[in-house]
Amino acid sequence: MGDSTLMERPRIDDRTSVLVLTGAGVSAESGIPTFRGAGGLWESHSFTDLASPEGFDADPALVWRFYSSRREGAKGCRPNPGHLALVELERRLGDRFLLATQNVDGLHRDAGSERLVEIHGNLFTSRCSSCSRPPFEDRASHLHGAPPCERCGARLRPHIVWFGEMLDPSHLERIHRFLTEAARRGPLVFLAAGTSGAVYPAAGLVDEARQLGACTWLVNADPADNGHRFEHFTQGRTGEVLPDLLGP
Ligand code: BJW
Ligand code: ZN
Repeated sequence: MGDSTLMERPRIDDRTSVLVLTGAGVSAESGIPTFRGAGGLWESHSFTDLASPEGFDADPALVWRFYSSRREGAKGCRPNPGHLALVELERRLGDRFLLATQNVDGLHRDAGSERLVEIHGNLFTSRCSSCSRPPFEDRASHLHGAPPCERCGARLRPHIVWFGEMLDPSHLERIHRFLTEAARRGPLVFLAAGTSGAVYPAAGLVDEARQLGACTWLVNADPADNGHRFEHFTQGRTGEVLPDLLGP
């Protein structure tokens, strides 16, 4: 990388809209572990025990220990050049840009991204498992079981979308609306970065974008499960590739 003259780049002019989908790979160079592959969280942890409503019902203390250690691990991490390249692109495009992230670490917001949808939740937010108290910021570690809700006494849980749970319909609606309006307005680029393409509905966004005529790009360290559904694939680290791919 480094010599952008050798790299195929998406055409982004002053009419183009861009939807970006990011995954754990984008935060890997900031020191946040990914989920799949060597060294990934699911290699040493069972996702049915730790990231499902059934796992939380069976052992809430175990789930809170897992998310507490993830909170502690993420606290010292800072955005990397991949995050910053997306902030720069948003500054150029304004409302013709939207970033949907599967990451819960908050690094896109720390970097300065504003048109952002955290579709799988946020690591530093908790909510009640029972009442309608709104989700709230919570940076604490809970090592001795699930803390009780101040309003109703039920268990608090991480504000994370676990397997088998619905994503917030307003988030999906915002992405869908962006895509349809952008496709009507002019050229559309869909870029997925640092994601294995294994988890739905995120892994299906490429199909929706293609149906609307988007040019589709994937940047990932390894081939993704849904990689054959993209027109362009650049293999590499997002912290190195994205600044060259998206730069002016
Ligand atoms: C680098 C790099 C570097 C490394 N540079 N690259 C359709 C078909 C089949 C199943 C389903 C379906 N629709 C729904 C389902 C069920 C399920 C699902 O998708 N299962 C699949 C496993 C098959 N989906 C759900 O349950 C979702 N809910 C839902 O759809 O509700 C309705 C429904 C329910 C049930 C049935 C049907 C419908 C919810 C999914 C929630 C996912 N939650 C998690 C965990 C919680 C978050 C947390 O604790 O942090 O979210 S799972 C985990 O995977 C996490 C991630 O956001 C998500 C995606 O992972 P990601 O980001 O792609 O990371 P990795 O690790 O997989 O990949 C990283 C990549 O980066 C690798 O490829 C590396 O090579 C690369 N890389 N370093 C560039 N420096
Ligand atoms: Zn409550």
